[in-house]
Amino acid sequence: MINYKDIKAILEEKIDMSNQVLILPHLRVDMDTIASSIGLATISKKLDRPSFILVNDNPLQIEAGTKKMLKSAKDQYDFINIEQYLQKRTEKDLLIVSDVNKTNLISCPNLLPSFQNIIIVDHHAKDEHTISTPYQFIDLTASSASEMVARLSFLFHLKITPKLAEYLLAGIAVDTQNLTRASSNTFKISSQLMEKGTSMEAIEPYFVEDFVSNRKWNRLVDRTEFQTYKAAITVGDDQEIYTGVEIAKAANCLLGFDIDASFAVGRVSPFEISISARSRGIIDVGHIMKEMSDCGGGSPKLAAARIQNQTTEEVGIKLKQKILPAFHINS
Ligand SMILES: [Mn+2]
Repeated sequence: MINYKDIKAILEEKIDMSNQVLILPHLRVDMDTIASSIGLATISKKLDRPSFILVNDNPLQIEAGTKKMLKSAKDQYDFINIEQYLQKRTEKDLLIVSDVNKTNLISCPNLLPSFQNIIIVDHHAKDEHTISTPYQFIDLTASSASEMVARLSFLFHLKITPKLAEYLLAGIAVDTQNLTRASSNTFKISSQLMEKGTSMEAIEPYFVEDFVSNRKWNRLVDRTEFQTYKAAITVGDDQEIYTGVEIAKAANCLLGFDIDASFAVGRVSPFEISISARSRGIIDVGHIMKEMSDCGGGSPKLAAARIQNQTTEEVGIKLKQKILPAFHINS
């Protein structure tokens, strides 16, 4: 069991030893990684250290809700890219990695050796790509990094403004499908955030969908094949480019049907295919995603993989072969 008082003590010690703090969200930023980074920046502020949040994604690729959050927070927090950081860096910078622990899922793996201290705050399982540091605070029971950072914010007696509460609640909501995957602890933290002046209504604007995008991922859902075993698989047209979020939404939607696992395959760039996988827990989709790609993985119920230089059809065929053993079926 992870002790949040230990995380607080290490954060205090290491932030105090540093000149400034670089906070690093995962690649292809979402609302959980950004909200938790904002919370960590607020903790740095309380400890009188300047902090920067490194966002190096192509702005065009950032999902609408996350874009809204970045825009809302940009006057109070310093979002910078790698070039801007390199101008500001000092010998004694602390790196805090939020909502991620793997070198292949961050924008600047080659910068890691230059930091004296690295702290990981995350809720994803470790694997061979996990950043090596003594300070790996990974809570697999937390719904989201935002839930972890909210707990820390209360421990630090931060002044939690309604806006900060709103960001953190939106971060929790995005990782729990609007609290439908929330534990009693997650509800407790969410309720404490609401006491700070936010609400489920307040975070609704972060989740309004773009009509064109909604129709697009729904067309992906329409291509679904329901296998005789209880899996739903949809494979997008190889000519159509989706965002990672659209593919994830198709997989989420499919898990709403009477199946054990869902898989959505779609092209995300001229060179790359993405798979989103969801499971009710009987089938370990994290394992299947790892088998599909070196940098694939996730938790047993929620996982993803990216595959280069193949067509969606090729990935779909390979995926079906990998799924069969999980259902104890021989192809
Ligand atoms: Mn997360």
